[in-house]
Amino acid sequence: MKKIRLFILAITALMFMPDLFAASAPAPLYPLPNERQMYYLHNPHAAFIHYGMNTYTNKEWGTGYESCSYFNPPKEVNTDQWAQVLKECGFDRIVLTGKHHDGFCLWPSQANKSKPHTITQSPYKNGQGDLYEQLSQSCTKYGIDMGVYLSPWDAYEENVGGNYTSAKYNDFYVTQLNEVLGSYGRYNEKLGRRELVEIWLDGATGSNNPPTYDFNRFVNVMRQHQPTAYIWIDALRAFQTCVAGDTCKVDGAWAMNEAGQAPDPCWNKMDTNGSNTDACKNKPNGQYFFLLEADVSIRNGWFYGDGGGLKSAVDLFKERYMKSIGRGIPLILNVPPDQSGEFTSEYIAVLQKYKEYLDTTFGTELTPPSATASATQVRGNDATFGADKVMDDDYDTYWTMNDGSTTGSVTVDFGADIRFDIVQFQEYIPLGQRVSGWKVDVKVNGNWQEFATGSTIGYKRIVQAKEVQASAVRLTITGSLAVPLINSLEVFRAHEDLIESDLPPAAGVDGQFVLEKEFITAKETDGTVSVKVKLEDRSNKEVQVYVATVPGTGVQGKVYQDKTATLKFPAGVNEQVFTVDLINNQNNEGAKDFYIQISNPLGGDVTIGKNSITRVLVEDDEK
Ligand code: FUL
Repeated sequence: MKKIRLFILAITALMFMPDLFAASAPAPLYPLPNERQMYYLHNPHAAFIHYGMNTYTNKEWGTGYESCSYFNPPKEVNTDQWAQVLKECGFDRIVLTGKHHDGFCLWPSQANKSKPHTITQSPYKNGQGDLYEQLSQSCTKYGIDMGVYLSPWDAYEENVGGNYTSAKYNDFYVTQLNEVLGSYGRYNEKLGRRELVEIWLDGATGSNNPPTYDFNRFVNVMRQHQPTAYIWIDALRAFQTCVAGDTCKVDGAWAMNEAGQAPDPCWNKMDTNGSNTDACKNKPNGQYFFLLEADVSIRNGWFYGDGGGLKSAVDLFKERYMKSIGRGIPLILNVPPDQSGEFTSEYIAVLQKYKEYLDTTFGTELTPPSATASATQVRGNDATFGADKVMDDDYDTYWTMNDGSTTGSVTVDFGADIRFDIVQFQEYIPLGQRVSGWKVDVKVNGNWQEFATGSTIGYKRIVQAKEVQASAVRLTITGSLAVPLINSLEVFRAHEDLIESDLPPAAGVDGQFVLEKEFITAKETDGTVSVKVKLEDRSNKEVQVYVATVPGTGVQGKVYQDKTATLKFPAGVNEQVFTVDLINNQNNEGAKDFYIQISNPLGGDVTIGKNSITRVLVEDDEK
């Protein structure tokens, strides 16, 4: 008896200690992203600004022999316009080329005291200019992050300045780093200092033998001044800063193209055993987490020259955004100012349209609050890891399964049909990038059909396909390096300009007019032929539609009597009949056809559906 009582006591105690049954989170799968990489992933829309000596010499790569007098903007360089336009167009950061390969500095550098080659030696503001200072103020004013591009390759020092032996150059470059990183950036109130969020060290080295850059030293200086800055150096060089068994000091690497596109599959892991840049990153089992960054220019060339080739907003959305951010990595889009020091109105118009596309596409959450989620398996049957975690707005919650499960699916049931052409889902990568295969299905008229398949997910995957009208979406993980962690599954409908669809136009708020049939037959002796005009999904508003006959092989006056009408649909009326008189002629002419068409819906937000025309085939009784 005593034993039984003890047993009951123990069970009751366990019931009131639910935590005892809670499953623990999956173990991390190394390597893991750091805070700087996660910050970039959460704010992935970067703008590059290539501006400097080349803007005035119409070159992409200067030689260093250019006279400082060439840098002569006609008025104050409008960094406020840069920051304002880019902020308003949805960009998170601006990275300005303070020094490109030609070596001309947009800040008053003192690094080469005897032979300076900077904005101070130019006519701009009578030698009082400092564009990193101006940009720091503009970024602070408009609330946009700032980064710097400081080319290690310095053609001026190589050809004229004299600091191009390894020992001299490393000291010279460190002086420049100290100047820039210690002074500029957007003011961050929390940190109580100016902050730079990105430091970009380009990989180009020119044709001659470059000095041996001391990247370890450079990176230490960077971290000392700007511990929160994301450091980008091309992969091979970044290697030099990787310490076995530790993390690399560098955060980002090249996506292997300058088209603004991530590779697919896209693994943000680098394998330092590789012998060249292609071989050493984008590997599922790489030992260091390196975030790839997709760079591209809005026009041909990086500087504003006469190359033209401005990309369209559709191109930016479909070919750049969807293939970079849509494949889980940040996008850095270059927007070069012209010789007046401003963005042209043509460039601004493209950026504004692009922003409109992004807003109208991703601005509306389509999943209704009443939607439900389910999964093939839930880790330890613990609600903490339940399927509904893909629907909440909390980045740190996710659906997952038991250790060892590397395949499985999660479904969101909308409870009603929704029209969408974009599915977006995220892997919870703070615990490591894992997924190597996925498939998305949608439920159309009660049947599952494939929407898209792919390999990696990473931070975020966005896939666009032909528009569907579906009641549920299902993400199936078909392969993963360890148990997968999925923290969101959402659907969107792209801006009309970007959609591919075979579906009828979506109904307006006040309804959608359709004709009941696409094809009907009649005999010429029937006297009349009728077709129903229906108003679907209507509101209480009175609306109207224009209906008319249209000739085919049969014409009015011979086969039918021409007729037009404006049909009114007062509240409560959902259909009307349109009747056409047929002509019983004596000709032996064979079957003839004509059409009845609806158009011009009026009276509210009312549209014409897919079936807007009925073909009427009139059989001939003389035959
Ligand atoms: C390249 C450079 O050589 C280009 O001029 C440009 O700065 C681009 C972003 O990186 O490698």
